[in-house]
Amino acid sequence: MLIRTRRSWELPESAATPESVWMNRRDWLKGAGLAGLGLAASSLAPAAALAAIGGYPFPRNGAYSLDRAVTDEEMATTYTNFYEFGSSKNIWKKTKRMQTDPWAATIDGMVESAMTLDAEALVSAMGGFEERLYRHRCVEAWAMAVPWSGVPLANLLKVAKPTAGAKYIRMETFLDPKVAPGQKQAWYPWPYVEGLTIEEAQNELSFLATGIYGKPLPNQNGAPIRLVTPWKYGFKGIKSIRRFTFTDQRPVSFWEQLAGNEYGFWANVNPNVPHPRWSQATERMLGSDDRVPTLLFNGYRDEVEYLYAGLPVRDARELYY
Ligand SMILES: Nc1nc2c(c(=O)[nH]1)N[C@H]1C(S)=C(S)[C@@H](COP(=O)(O)O)O[C@H]1N2
Ligand SMILES: [Mo]
Repeated sequence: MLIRTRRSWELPESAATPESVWMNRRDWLKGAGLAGLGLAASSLAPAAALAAIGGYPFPRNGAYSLDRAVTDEEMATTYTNFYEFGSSKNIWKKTKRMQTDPWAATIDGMVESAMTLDAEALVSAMGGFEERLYRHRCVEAWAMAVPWSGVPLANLLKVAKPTAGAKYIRMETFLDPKVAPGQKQAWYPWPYVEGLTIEEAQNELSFLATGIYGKPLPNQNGAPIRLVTPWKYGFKGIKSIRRFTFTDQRPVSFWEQLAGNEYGFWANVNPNVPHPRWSQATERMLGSDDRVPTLLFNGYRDEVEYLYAGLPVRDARELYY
């Protein structure tokens, strides 16, 4: 099989992680390879896999365009939220000690194919690399517009093959207080956790990003893989993901556990529902002092409104915070 000869499928020789948590290349191909994955041959094509590793910048998907200027690259990569490294926005230098290659990523829970594999092998198996311009709206009311590179999250389901009862994907960030000093602060419920319904994960907008501004993600923006859900407040976009667990239980996210009345599960951007401590009607674009109106679903209403139409809206706050 051609794919066996391609180096891009090899997990790094230098993997320092204990053997037991890794599947070596041969086992991975045997256990979850072309046939086992049930993927179309095209999505596992060696050329695509090679492009996944060396292909930046990926072709831009013109379906995702913007009504505003792209945020300055330096701004978006130096003003970041990554509480594992501290609660200030200026933590980008501290993230440099994080070792992101190799990076063991685990898929488990209610799936046919539980596996641990390198993040690069995972996104290569998912396939569909492209660049998209997306708005980003932090719940704190700052906003940006950036080009993400990566793959549709929907493609994760083709790799993991969730079983019939699975309703949610729970995602978890790495846990290593030696690398991430913020994780020594025991009052936070580490590791950072987020979750989506399976339907949300299958929405065309849900994206697993590996890059930004046409290059691999810098650590501070969530290397090597992070979630991007542009119709939701930014805290849903969990960084540096280690584990994807398919479950029938609604995950309790990091911020929900800390303050569930302020940061709920759905977290859809809604200018009409104020945060308990501030208005969400407007936002400040990074690099500017001007405020611009915030849009329902952050401007992605047409793409996502159907996801919430059938929900029992017991409480608008639950739906939109
Ligand atoms: N693991 C982890 N993921 C995280 C965060 C975090 O503190 N830890 N912050 C979130 C918040 S509040 C926002 S607004 C975005 C910010 O992404 P950016 O720093 O790449 O702009 O990341 C989200 N993902
Ligand atoms: Mo945020």
